[in-house]
Amino acid sequence: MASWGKRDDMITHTMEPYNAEPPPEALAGRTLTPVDTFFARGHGPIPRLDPDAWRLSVGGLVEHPMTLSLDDLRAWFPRRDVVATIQCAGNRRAGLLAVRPIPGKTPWRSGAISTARWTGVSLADVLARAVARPGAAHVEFTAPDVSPEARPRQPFGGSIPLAKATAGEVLLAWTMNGRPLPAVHGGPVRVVVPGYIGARSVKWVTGVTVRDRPSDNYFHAVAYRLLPQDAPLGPVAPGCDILAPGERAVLPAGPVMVHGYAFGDDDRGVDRVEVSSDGGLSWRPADLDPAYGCWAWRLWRAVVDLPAGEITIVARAWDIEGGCQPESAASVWNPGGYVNNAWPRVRVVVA
Ligand SMILES: Nc1nc2c(c(=O)[nH]1)N[C@H]1C(S)=C(S)[C@@H](COP(=O)(O)O)O[C@H]1N2
Ligand SMILES: [Mo]
Repeated sequence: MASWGKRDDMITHTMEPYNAEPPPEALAGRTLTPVDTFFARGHGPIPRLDPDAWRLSVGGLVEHPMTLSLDDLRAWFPRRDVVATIQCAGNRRAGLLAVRPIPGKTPWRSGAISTARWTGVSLADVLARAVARPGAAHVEFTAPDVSPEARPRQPFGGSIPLAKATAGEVLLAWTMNGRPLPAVHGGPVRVVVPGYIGARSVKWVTGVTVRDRPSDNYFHAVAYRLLPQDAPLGPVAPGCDILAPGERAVLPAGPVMVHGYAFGDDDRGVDRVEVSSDGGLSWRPADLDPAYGCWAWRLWRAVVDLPAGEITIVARAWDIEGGCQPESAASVWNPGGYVNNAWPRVRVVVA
């Protein structure tokens, strides 16, 4: 077993901080990603927090500031369970790097995305008890891990709009696929913000602060911004990706099953996915799994007939309003290398 209980074939980008993604084929065909396969993304050393000593302070623009233990969360609030996909904003950065270099950033391939069943309490219920004061507009999360990347040195944090924080689906979670949340994924307690970039799902959360403006944390105000617009990243970009076959796979000629996932955004769900094996001249519809709640990816599969040679398999997702994900990586390239939702392309060798 590799580090942090992960499978042996993880693609480990860095050990400290621990950044690792599974080969995309390992994600194919399962709505829930096993914990040993779930990608891991951190910015500093992984804190080891004692669940009995863990406390969450809820403060800022609230009538009733609180300090909560795990037992308090369990006793005072109803249990909530959400199947949610977490996607790093840097997922598929490798596809952007191929267009133009992005120095000093992790070259994530297609595996910086995974799905789990998260259980905990709804942040909305906790905020309802704290009672937001007039002027409240954003909710900031803070954690104890200090990243060497942050300027100046500071612990990890970030915020989401109050409307999202009180929408019900945002969790303070302590179990992942029915087991206690492991340290590498933010145990004892993390935030899960379904539908938003992974960076807002703050791990090892110890502070919830209601504010009148977005977080000033380095990872909100400086990193994880989309340039040149200079906007903080929030909701994920809709689209689809191919998970199997893998890049450069060698396959026999004839029918082959292509696997992938698609996801929509906060407002627009996925309508259909299409696959092409002739560079986009002709497309066939993929079989799309039913939605597993609003916040999980939807798996799809399609059989394509492959002639001998070097073939590029392409896929594209359409949303319910008729919008399609962007065709080229060049058109979505940005200096931070974030949210690449261009049509996925996988080259295979058909013998
Ligand atoms: N405290 C803390 N929370 C964090 C991070 C971090 O470095 N520190 N990384 C974020 C990023 S960028 C992502 S993509 C997700 C990854 O979650 P995972 O490691 O459970 O896959 O956690 C987020 N939460
Ligand atoms: Mo991320």
